[in-house]
Amino acid sequence: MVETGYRIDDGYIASHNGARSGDMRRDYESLGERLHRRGIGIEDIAARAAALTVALPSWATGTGGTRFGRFPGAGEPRNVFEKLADCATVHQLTRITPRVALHIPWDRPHDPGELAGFASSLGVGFDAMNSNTFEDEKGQRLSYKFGSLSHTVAAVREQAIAHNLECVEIGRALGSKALSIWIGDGGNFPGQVDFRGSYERYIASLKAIYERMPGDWFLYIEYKLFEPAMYSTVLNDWGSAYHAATAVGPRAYCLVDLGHHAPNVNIEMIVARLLQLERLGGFHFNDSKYGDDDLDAGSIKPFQLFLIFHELVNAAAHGRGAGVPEPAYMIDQSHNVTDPVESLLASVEEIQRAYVQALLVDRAALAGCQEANDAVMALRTLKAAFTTDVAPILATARVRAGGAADPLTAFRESGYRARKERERR
Ligand SMILES: [Mn+2]
Repeated sequence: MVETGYRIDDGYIASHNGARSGDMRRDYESLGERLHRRGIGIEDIAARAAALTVALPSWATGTGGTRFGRFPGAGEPRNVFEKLADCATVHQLTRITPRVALHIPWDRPHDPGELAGFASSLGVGFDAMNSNTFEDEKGQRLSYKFGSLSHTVAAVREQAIAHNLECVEIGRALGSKALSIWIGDGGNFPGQVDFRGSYERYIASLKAIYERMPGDWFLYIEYKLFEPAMYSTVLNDWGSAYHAATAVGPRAYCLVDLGHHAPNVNIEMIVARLLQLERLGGFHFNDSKYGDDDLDAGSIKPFQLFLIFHELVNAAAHGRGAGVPEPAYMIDQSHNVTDPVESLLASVEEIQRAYVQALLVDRAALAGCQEANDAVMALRTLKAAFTTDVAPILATARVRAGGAADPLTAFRESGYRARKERERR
């Protein structure tokens, strides 16, 4: 039996909330009154805020580091069980992160049944399985130095396919329903990689994986314009991902990682396109100033995050085709200077905030502005939603679900990390 270790007491959360309940109620009522004047029912918005779910990546519970170094903090998880315990703590405080995405081989369980039982004892389940062919595992027969699913040598491609199928097998035992693939394949120098051949080999490898996945599983393919390959990557952009997904089959979808674009790319428009074409599988949320910075969601471009959710809410109003899944939301970030749990709490709050703000957009008014080509009022309509302080809705939705009014403060004051420092020597 695996030890859970210290957990935050629900009584502690209740007293944290109790100390804030008067202010919370007044703020919520006041916001409710103001939204009512705009024709919006606050209770409906609070219910939708509570229904949002975001998956946590197991790998974001530890300090990520950069290629220059890593400065881990004390009390960080040492294994997949401790990562799950930290994720469960984020869920306990926020109540909208009930699933964890695993990464193989980093999280490969000796006994998937034991891991599934442990997760359920913590009240969390499993999201997409993430494969890794961007580095060599200890003892691996063939190297991925020059690629994996698109490698020029068939035996390397077969090894990478087998690894992805192993991820599916583990995922089946855990109750996962999706495989996410990101490859580091590409070239550092002009001429190094044959663009056409490598893309064809990549798609053929995806098909080999897809054909052997269970019929109720989804395949998410994640593109990235550069890194670790600095000159060209095999799956560089959403157009290549869209074509690959359609070539592979109806359960293959594109995954948008916000950090995988060039600076200033209009990501919300990519989102709108993929939604319209019914191939948006989901997101990896994070934020960046320069490249794949993997900063906490909403820390640099909160307006962009809001505009992305605006497109998602728009698309939901249009409805989805038969069999098209709801986009899956996941955080994918790396922490170098912050406590990883605190950063996750901050990101979860920003994602939920952007979603709730997007729900407040007066869509009829916006459509009128668009018909009339009124650019100033169109932007003002969006800004009216974006500048609304929705914190009282977030806090109320969390508290009603058993979470904390202020998750970050509650976490800090609970002494969780200090307890983990003693447990995780
Ligand atoms: Mn990602």
